[in-house]
Amino acid sequence: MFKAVLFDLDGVITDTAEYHFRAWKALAEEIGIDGVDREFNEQLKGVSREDSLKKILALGGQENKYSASEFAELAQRKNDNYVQMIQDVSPEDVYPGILQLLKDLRANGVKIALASASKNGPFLLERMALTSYFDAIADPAKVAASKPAPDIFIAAAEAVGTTGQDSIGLEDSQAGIQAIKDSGALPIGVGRPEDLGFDIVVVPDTSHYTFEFLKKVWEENRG
Ligand code: B16
Ligand code: MG
Repeated sequence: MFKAVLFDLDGVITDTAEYHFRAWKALAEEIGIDGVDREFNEQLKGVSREDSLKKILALGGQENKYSASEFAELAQRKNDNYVQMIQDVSPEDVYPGILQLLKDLRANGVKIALASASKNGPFLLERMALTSYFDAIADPAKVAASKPAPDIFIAAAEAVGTTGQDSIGLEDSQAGIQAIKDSGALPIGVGRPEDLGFDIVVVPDTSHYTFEFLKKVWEENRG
C-alpha cells in the first residue's frame, strides 16, 4: 500500500488553474502579447510564477525587453490580480470527491501532503477549510528547482516521513506529471490524456479520485 498521497492544488483541489490562466492572459495582453490561449496555457500549468512569465515573454519575442525590476513588477502585477480573484474562494469551491478522499485517507492512516508550486497554497487551503487535513505543506520557496523538477514532490513525501516511491501524486499539469515521475511516485492525472500522456492513468475529473480507485491503480502498477 502507498503511505502518502501528494496533492497538487491548482486544478486538482479546486479550479484556481482557471484564475491563473485569466490573470496571465490579462497581463500578456497589457504588454502586447496575444498568444496566451488555452493550448499555450497547458505549458504554464504547474510552472512557477517566474518561469511562467519567462515563457510568456518568449512567446511574444520580449525575453530581453525588461530589466530585473520591471520583470519583478510584471510578476507582482499578475499575482495582485490573481490574489484579488481568489478572495472569495470557499469550501463550496472544493472539486468533487476531494473532501471525501481526504477523509478516507485520514481514516486509513495514509499521510496527506501538499506539493503545490503556488505561494498562495496555504491561503487557499484556509479559504476552503482544508488545512487541518494536511499533515504537511511543502514550501515551494524552499525547493531548489520548480516543476517539472521533482523537488517539491520529494520534499512533500519527506515532510510526512516517507519517500516518493511509497507515494501517489495527483496532478493536472504536464510539468507536474513529469515531476511526479522523477520523484519516484505513481502519478494519477486529471484532465485529458492528450495533454498529460497516454503512458499514465488519467481521469477526466476529480470525482474519480476515490480511495478505492487509488488502491486499485496502486495494486495494478506497484502491487
Ligand atoms: P503562485 P500548482 C501552480 O500551482 C499553478 O499551476 C501555476 O499556474 C502557478 O504559476 C504556480 O502554482 C505558482 O503560483 O504564483 O500563486 O505562487 O498547480 O502547483 O498547485
Ligand atoms: Mg496544478
